[in-house]
Formats: sequence, structure tokens, C-alpha cells
Amino acid sequence: MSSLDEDGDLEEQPFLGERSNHEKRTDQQRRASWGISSLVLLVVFVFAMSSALTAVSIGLSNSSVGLADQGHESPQPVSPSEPQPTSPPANIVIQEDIPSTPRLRTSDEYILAPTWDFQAPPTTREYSWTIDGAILNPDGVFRPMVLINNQFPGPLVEVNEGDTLVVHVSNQGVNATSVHFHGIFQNGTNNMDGTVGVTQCPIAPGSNFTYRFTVAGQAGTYWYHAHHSAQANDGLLGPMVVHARNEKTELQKLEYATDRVVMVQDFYHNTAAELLMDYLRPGRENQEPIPDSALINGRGIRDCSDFPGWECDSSALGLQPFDLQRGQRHRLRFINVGAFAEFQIEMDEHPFYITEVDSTDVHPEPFHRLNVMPAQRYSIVLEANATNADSFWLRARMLRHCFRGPENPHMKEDIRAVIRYVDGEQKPTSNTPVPSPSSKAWSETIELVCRDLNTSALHPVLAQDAPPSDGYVHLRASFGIGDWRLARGFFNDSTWHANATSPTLHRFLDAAATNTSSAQPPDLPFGINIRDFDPAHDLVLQTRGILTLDIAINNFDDGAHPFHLHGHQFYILTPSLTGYPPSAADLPGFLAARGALRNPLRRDTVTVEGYQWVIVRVVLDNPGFWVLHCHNAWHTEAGMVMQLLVRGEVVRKGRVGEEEREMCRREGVGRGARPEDEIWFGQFED
Ligand SMILES: *[C@@H]1O[C@H](CO)[C@@H](O)[C@H](O)[C@H]1NC(C)=O
Ligand SMILES: *[C@@H]1O[C@H](CO)[C@@H](O)[C@H](O)[C@H]1NC(C)=O
Ligand SMILES: *[C@@H]1O[C@H](CO)[C@@H](O)[C@H](O)[C@H]1NC(C)=O
Ligand SMILES: *[C@@H]1O[C@H](CO)[C@@H](O)[C@H](O)[C@H]1NC(C)=O
Ligand SMILES: *[C@@H]1O[C@H](CO)[C@@H](O)[C@H](O)[C@H]1NC(C)=O
Ligand SMILES: *[C@@H]1O[C@H](CO)[C@@H](O)[C@H](O)[C@H]1NC(C)=O
Ligand SMILES: *[C@@H]1O[C@H](CO)[C@@H](O)[C@H](O)[C@H]1NC(C)=O
Ligand SMILES: *[C@@H]1O[C@H](CO)[C@@H](O)[C@H](O)[C@H]1NC(C)=O
Ligand SMILES: [Cu+2]
Repeated sequence: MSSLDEDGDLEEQPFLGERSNHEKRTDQQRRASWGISSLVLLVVFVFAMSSALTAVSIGLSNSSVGLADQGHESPQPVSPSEPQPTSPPANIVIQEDIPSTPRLRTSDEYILAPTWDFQAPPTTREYSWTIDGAILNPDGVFRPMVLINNQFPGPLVEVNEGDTLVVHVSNQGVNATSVHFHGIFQNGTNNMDGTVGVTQCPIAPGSNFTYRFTVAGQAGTYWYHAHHSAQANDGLLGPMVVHARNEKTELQKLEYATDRVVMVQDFYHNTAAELLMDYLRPGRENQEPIPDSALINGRGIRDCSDFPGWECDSSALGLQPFDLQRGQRHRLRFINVGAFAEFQIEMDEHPFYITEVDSTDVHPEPFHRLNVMPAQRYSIVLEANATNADSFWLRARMLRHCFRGPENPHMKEDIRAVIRYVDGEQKPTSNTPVPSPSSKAWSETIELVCRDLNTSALHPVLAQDAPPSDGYVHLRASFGIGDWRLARGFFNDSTWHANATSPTLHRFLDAAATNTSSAQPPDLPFGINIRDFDPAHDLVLQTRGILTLDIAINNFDDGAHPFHLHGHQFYILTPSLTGYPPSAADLPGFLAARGALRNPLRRDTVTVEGYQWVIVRVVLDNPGFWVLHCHNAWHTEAGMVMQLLVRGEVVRKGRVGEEEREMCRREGVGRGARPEDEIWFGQFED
């Protein structure tokens, strides 16, 4: 489907195409609607859509996977390997009523519909999100937040692989914003990656932007969050599930009766901007803000008498029940959507199987306990087969040993929910307090080390040996103390600071358009682009052609860092190890001796423990600018971020769309950005 020229390059600009005015479609739609609680789904069949309109409205060239010819009135025969849609593609509009006062969603809203159509033809699913500030009390204590549709957390986004997701964002807040879909490849739509300073200018206050992309070649559990400073931690986040058509028949090896998302996160009573202002000031090395509470699906419960002087009301909060049919198996998709803390999760008297790691389905393996670093996901399947009781604690605990900053006297590191057995189709009983279970915790000692779960027993169901490598790159991740005692995160000698009005993608394309030689890829198949970017702040590793690289990330800091690469999954070739990674000459032997290349785990977020290193292998075939960064929100903002410019020779053929360029000039586009270091220059005291 992709049109490649003889050089193997994409013929048309793979992204940044002009997007059309989608609203034009209205006359041509035939609508049917029905209400499901507060959700109204409008199903719009696009029988009458002209091919021209569809082609532009998708905003992609014909290089995009799974989309081609979708708009033709009589679809031409497609190759037998491709599923032939039996009916024209549908457009589903998910229109949510926005409550007039801010509210917390309930865990029920994160239960996946049992009627989901895995075989639906490729569908465009269209969401409308109004982003605004609000005062809300997820654990009792009221604080300013930034919410989607006046609710916290954000709505569940659910699509099939091959679907097109459209999210209309209307920013009514006082600060600018952006949305990044974590783990989504955005192949051909780099400009939809939502990364401020890299792929887009933020969405200015009072303005709109529509994210539109096709989800192809991937499925599993994901999430989305703001990627503008640390704003996600004010509440702009939510879960996303991509269903593979063969999810239940082949990829998930255990049958399960229900499927739901369980988000865990650390939670702060101060705003991200306040915490950041404190953390980034001079002399604050290793002083990451310590969370106040832990939340499950956006809810906690604190005793308001512990918070004199704070506005607080926890009367409407209670233990959250997870109702599971007795005797059945149930899938729980855990996501750590927090800023900083690792979580340790257990369910009393219920061993479980891990069946997915960061959207890679794995052969089920039994565990008692789940350790989840920020941004990571694990699906587990548990069986409601205990016979001694009807309810059990689900315990989630933040690993306080990883907190290095000064004690937070308010901190409560654990939160519980209740696994409750129900019989048959019994409906959850709402609004009645959930009694405390009397179940006992597993006897193992709690984890003290901040590190990834030991995944050595987990093997992908879709087995893939790591393909041969074309090169080896060594990266040093560290904290350094610079002028005025400012502690900043580094990759090698580069500390990053998003430039809200000049994303690197635009800078690169503008250089390419004026034919300055700087836009040429480096002479080698890969190298640091020092012609377009200042390597002290924008460390950009540029690649040419489709390259497979081994990347050793060596952590010279004493803290653990969960590193995430946008747009790709990597093969995890080693766990976090002490000492120094092997030299280029020793690497092949080292990997072979470990059997590291045989069907390694694939994930998008990997943790390197203090003073340790990992090696990942990644196929860099997805054109665009992709950040590799520590997903600890405070470390991201302290600069522990670099970029991969993948297939620069393809990227440079694109152009910056008019709207994207215009967004950079909008009033207030820089609001909510991280403070400039200059504000601290000249200060000698804390
Ligand atoms: C942004 O979107 C909202 C909601 O659809 C709409 O009411 C508003 O007019 C739009 N604003 C602009 C500047 O287009
Ligand atoms: C319940 O099922 C799990 C596997 O899902 C099994 O390990 C356990 O032994 C079972 N427990 C009982 C009480 O049957
Ligand atoms: C990880 O678990 C495997 C067994 O699955 C064990 O052999 C190995 O020693 C463990 N690694 C660490 C670092 O604990
Ligand atoms: C980062 O620094 C290390 C050690 O100084 C060096 O070997 C490596 O080549 C550097 N990496 C890049 C991408 O420049
Ligand atoms: C952002 O980039 C623009 C264009 O390169 C430059 O003029 C401006 O000074 C930069 N802003 C910051 C804060 O570095
Ligand atoms: C850029 O260079 C190409 C050939 O490499 C040439 O065809 C084109 O006209 C040049 N464009 C500009 C704006 O100079
Ligand atoms: C991205 O698309 C290109 C074709 O345009 C394909 O070669 C590549 O495998 C895709 N990569 C991913 C990660 O989907
Ligand atoms: C907007 O951003 C500024 C600066 O980062 C911050 O002080 C303020 O609290 C933010 N406001 C909201 C409503 O998020
Ligand atoms: Cu970090």
C-alpha cells in the first residue's frame, strides 16, 4: 500500500498534509443515535462521502497503512491478505455530556463494553474534548486541576487496530496544552504526536486543534496525557485501548469474562507548576516532590482532619469496588499514569497471570505482585475462585524508598480498593458503602528497590527474534549541576528545554525548504545532527534509511529512570545491570551468550536503576522526531530528554501545515511552559 520509490523512500510527504474542514461532512451523513448513560454515540455511515473529501479529511498521503482507498465509492479489489470490509467504513462520534460541576469518574467508566465489535470495518472514532481548569478533590483535598470535559480522569478511548482516531481539542483553559498518545506509533503522522517543543506548538488558550491519526500495526493498553511541561499531573490524562482483531482468539491465551482499566498514580495537592518551580530552583538535586496520596482510577480517600487549613471534603469518597463474577476470569489492565512513584500492586489471596506488557501480549505467567513504573502497563488475568470469602483487598503502594526528597509529612503511600465477587449478572450496588474485607496480604516482604518488574519469564505471544543490528549507540543519562547550582537532567552533554514556539520538526522542515545544506542527513547512516540543532540542548540523533540500532543507556545518577521512546517499541536485550555495558566489539558475543536475541520482550518504557545500564534494540523505520526521555515528570522537565530524528531524508520532504504554523503565533501559546532558567540567575540562596 505504501508507495515507495526506487530508493525506498516514501514518495509523498508522510505527514503534515493539509487537513480539511471536517465539518463539511455533516450534510452527507445519515445519523442514528442512542444514549448510554451520559454518553451519546452518533454512528455516521459515510456512504455518500466523496473520495476526494475522504482522502483529504484523513490528512494523510496514500502511504498510510490500512487507510488507502477507504473513500472510493466502489472499493476496488484488495489483496487477499487484507480484510475486505463488508460494509462501508463507519464514523462513530462519541459525544459526552459535560457536567456543569467538575466530577470524578467512577471505575465503572473504565470497564470495557462486553459487546465490543472486534471485527468492525475500519472506523473513524471521533471524540470532542473541552480542556479547562477546575477545582476538584480526588482524595478529599480540593486543588486546581486541568480536566477533559470537566471530569477526572479522562475518558476511556477505545479503538480497533486500523481505526482512525479523531480528537477535537478545544482549549478553554488559561494555559496552553497538548495531547500525546503514549505508545502510539503515529507512523506517517509525526505531527500528531503531541510533543510540545518537538512535533508541535501547544494549543493556545481559547483555541482548538484536532488530533487525527490511524492506529496501525499495534494493539494493547495505552494511555494519553498532556505533553506540555508537567501539565499531565494536573489531571490531563486517561487510558486508551487498541483492540487487535485476534485479541481474544490468539493473542490473549487465557479466556476472560470481563476487561477493565485500572489506573494507579501518585497524587499531589499542589499544582504541577508550583512543584516544578520549587524543584527546578537552585540547589535542589535529588529533591523530587514527594506525593501526598495514591489514587486508583483517579480516586483516593484521605481524612480531612489531617489537612487543617485545606479545603477538604471526602464524604463522597469511599472504597472502590471491583465487581467480578464469581468463578470467572477477569482481565485488569494496570497503567501507572503518575508523575514519579513506582507502584507495587497485590490482590489478597489471588495469584494472577501477566498477559500483556506495554501492549505486547505475553504467554501467561503467574505472579503475586506487580511492580509498575510510571508510564508502564501490565494486563493481568485473575480468577475469582477463592472459596473462603467474597471480598478481598486490592493493595497499591508507592515505593517510598525511591523518594529522595525531604519527608512529606502528609504522604500516605498506600491505597486500597476491594475485589468483590458477584454472582451471575448481579449489578453493582452503587452508593452503598463497601465493607472492608478481612483478607490477608501476601507474606513476601515489600519491594525496596526502585526497578522494573523481573520480566525474564515473560515471552511475547507473537514471537520475534531481534533483527540484526546496524549500529551501537551509547548514551549517558545523568544529572549535572550547572551555573547558579541548577540541577538539570542530561543525555550526554545535552539538557533539554522545550521551545514552545519553535518545535524541532518545524525548524528542520524550514531548513530543508530553504535548501540549506543543514537539512541533509549526516554522512553516516546515523549521527548527531549538530548542523540544525544545538547539541547542548537539542541532542538529535538522526538516522537515514531503515536502521536497527542497539542503544545502551547508562545511568550515572543514583535514581532509577523509566525511559520511554515515542513512536516505537524496543526489544529489551538486557535487564538493568551493574558495571559498564560491553564495547561494540564485545556486544555480539555478550548478547549471544545471554540468548538475548531470542524473542525478547518488547516494550516502550524501560527502567535503568541507579548507576546501572540497559541495552535495547530498536528498528527505526518510522519517519519523524521522537523523544527518548525519562518519564518521571520532574526529570523530563529538568531536561532528561533527547530526540531521534528517524529517516531524516523522508521527514525533510514534508512541510509544515498552515494551521500548525499559525498555532505557533497564537496569543498565549507559551503559557504554562516550564520557567526559564534565567529567573534564577543571580540567586545565591535557596
Ligand atoms: C473550538 O471548538 C469549540 C467546540 O467545538 C467551538 O465551540 C469553538 O467555536 C471553537 N473555537 C474556535 C476558535 O474555532
Ligand atoms: C484459582 O485459580 C488459580 C489460577 O488462576 C490457581 O492458581 C488457584 O490454585 C486456584 N485456587 C483455588 C482455590 O482453586
Ligand atoms: C528474575 O527471575 C528469574 C526467574 O524467572 C530468575 O532466574 C532471575 O534470577 C531473576 N532476576 C533477578 C535480577 O532477580
Ligand atoms: C555519549 O557519550 C558517550 C561517552 O562519552 C560516548 O561514547 C557516546 O558516543 C555519546 N553518544 C552520542 C550519541 O553522542
Ligand atoms: C525558540 O526558538 C526561536 C526560534 O529559533 C527563538 O527565536 C527563541 O529565542 C527560542 N526561545 C527560547 C526560549 O529559547
Ligand atoms: C533546492 O534544491 C533542489 C535540488 O537539490 C532544487 O531543485 C530546488 O529548486 C532548490 N530549492 C530552492 C528553494 O532553492
Ligand atoms: C511505518 O511505515 C513504514 C512504511 O511507510 C513501514 O516500513 C514501517 O514498518 C512502519 N513502522 C511502524 C513502526 O509501524
Ligand atoms: C498556568 O501556568 C502557570 C505557569 O506555569 C501556573 O502558575 C498556573 O497555575 C497554571 N494555571 C492553571 C489553571 O493550570
Ligand atoms: Cu528520571
